[in-house]
Amino acid sequence: MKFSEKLKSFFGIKNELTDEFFDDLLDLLVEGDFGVSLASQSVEELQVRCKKEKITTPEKAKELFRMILHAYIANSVREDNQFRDGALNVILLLGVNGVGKTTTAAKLACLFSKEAKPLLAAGDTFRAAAIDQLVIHGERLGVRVVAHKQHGDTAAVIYDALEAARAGNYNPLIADTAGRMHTKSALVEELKKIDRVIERFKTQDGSAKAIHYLKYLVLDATTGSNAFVQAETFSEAIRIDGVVLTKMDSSAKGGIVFALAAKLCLPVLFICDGEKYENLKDFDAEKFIQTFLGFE
Ligand SMILES: Nc1nc2c(ncn2[C@@H]2O[C@H](COP(=O)(O)OP(=O)(O)OP(=O)(O)O)[C@@H](O)[C@H]2O)c(=O)[nH]1
Ligand SMILES: [Mg+2]
Repeated sequence: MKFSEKLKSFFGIKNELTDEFFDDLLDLLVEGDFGVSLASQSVEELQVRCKKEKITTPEKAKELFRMILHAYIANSVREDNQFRDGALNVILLLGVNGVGKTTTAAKLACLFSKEAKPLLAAGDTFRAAAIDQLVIHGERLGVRVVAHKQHGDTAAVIYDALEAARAGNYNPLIADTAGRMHTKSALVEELKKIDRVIERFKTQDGSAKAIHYLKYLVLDATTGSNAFVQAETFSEAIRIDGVVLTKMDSSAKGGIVFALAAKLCLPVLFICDGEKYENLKDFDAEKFIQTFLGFE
């Protein structure tokens, strides 16, 4: 993150907490993808708390800012989006075109294959190339992929994948989806169909508790405020359990993580910082904040 260099030198160069200091910090945070609303809110909070706690140096203000950022992330943490022991965990990857859904499906399969037996479902039936793309990843990784022909029904692919997962003891099931820009109602209808399929499967399976269904939203971190708008649109339409933030290796600035947490109560669960399978990591809030503020 090159942007963190800017924040680091900002806190290093300034030596007084003047109005100009807070104005400049606000501009920097807007540049760093906080969004105007959260940038103003967090700077105001910092300003008020510096006064109250009699903090007068940028160094101490930076430490306080670290705590403010930490609180935003802590507020978005949830228990119910973790994998459930004893259940078949089903992850549906959602997001607009080109954000990295298919690559993320493969990366997650690679990560989980170290300790479990994941199964991939080629739920993007829109383009033939999308199915092939996932099948190739599966071959490379030695992970089974359930796929239908092009133009098939995503919900039907998922139903077959659920059966395959039960029969072969696969877990988790990771489903890719098509990345066209959904209108809200189309998205909701499509997901309702998948919900119905999962419910039907639960009934047939006779073990209602045994499926834990999670929807992850994939966002491209380099698109900044655009990614935030996507998150807003998706979470207005459906319940999102967590975010996978991709392309953190390039020009991404990272402030989106705080905007998602503070404004939409959406936790980032994984970060991708490259195209290779191993470039997906669990999101570590403490480490992320340290890097973002240029502590290291
Ligand atoms: N640098 C970088 N590139 C990435 C990352 N994740 C995905 N990509 C690249 O982004 C491009 C799109 O990735 P896909 O996984 O095909 O994205 P998608 O969301 O499935 O796209 P559609 O199926 O077309 O909607 C590919 O060239 C990936 O290699 C990342 O973390 N870093
Ligand atoms: Mg794809």
